Amino acid sequence: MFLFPSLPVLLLSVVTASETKACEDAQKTCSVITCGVPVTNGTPGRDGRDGPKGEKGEPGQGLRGLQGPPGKLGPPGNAGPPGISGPKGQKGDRGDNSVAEAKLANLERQIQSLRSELDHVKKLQAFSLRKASGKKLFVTNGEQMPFAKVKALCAGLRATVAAPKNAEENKAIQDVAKGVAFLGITDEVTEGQFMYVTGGKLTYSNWKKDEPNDHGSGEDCVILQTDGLWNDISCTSSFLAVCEFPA
Ligand SMILES: [Ca+2]
Ligand SMILES: [Ca+2]
Repeated sequence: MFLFPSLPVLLLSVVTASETKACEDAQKTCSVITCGVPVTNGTPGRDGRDGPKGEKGEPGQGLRGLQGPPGKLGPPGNAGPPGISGPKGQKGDRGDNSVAEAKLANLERQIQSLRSELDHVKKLQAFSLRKASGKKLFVTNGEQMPFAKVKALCAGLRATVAAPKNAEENKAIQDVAKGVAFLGITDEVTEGQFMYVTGGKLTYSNWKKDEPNDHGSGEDCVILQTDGLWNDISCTSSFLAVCEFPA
């Protein structure tokens, strides 16, 4: 059974041997001849060596690529110079003043009413204090206090500390105070030079004998005694507060 398959191999070997002989004979006459089995497709030969490097070719002109994505946002630039002022706008609508005007008119009516009432009170007060028309009004609350407090009290009444400019006013203060009262006169600014606290040198005085004497540690305020005479005294002592309202 194994004889038949090996038969073609044997036959092929015989043929190959006879053709090799023919080639050896041909080599004697031909310079180049391919030796080997004269079959239709032989095995490929080995690769030849690389040839010499060719000349550089012309630049190619390929198709332009697609546009890439946008780049990242750059850093902010420097602030530019201020722009020119814009045109002036149109005049706005006039506001509704009717409410404000009504309120103002109401206030004016109230002020007029209060003025009228104040005049009436003043007349009553002047009548009760027997104040003559065109003359100063002197008032007291009957309390004794240091001179600084007398000044503050009178200022709170929009008045000033009583300061007689003549004998008649001196007498009027005497009658109102019914006790020893401070006068609105001091020499606090310049020792020995008595002045009105509202400003100005004295135009009238009624000093007691040997006064002012700036006794002891100093006396810069003035009191009106019950006998109507003046004496300089310490400003921190307490005496009656009498205020005056202008004529
Ligand atoms: Ca003095
Ligand atoms: Ca004195």
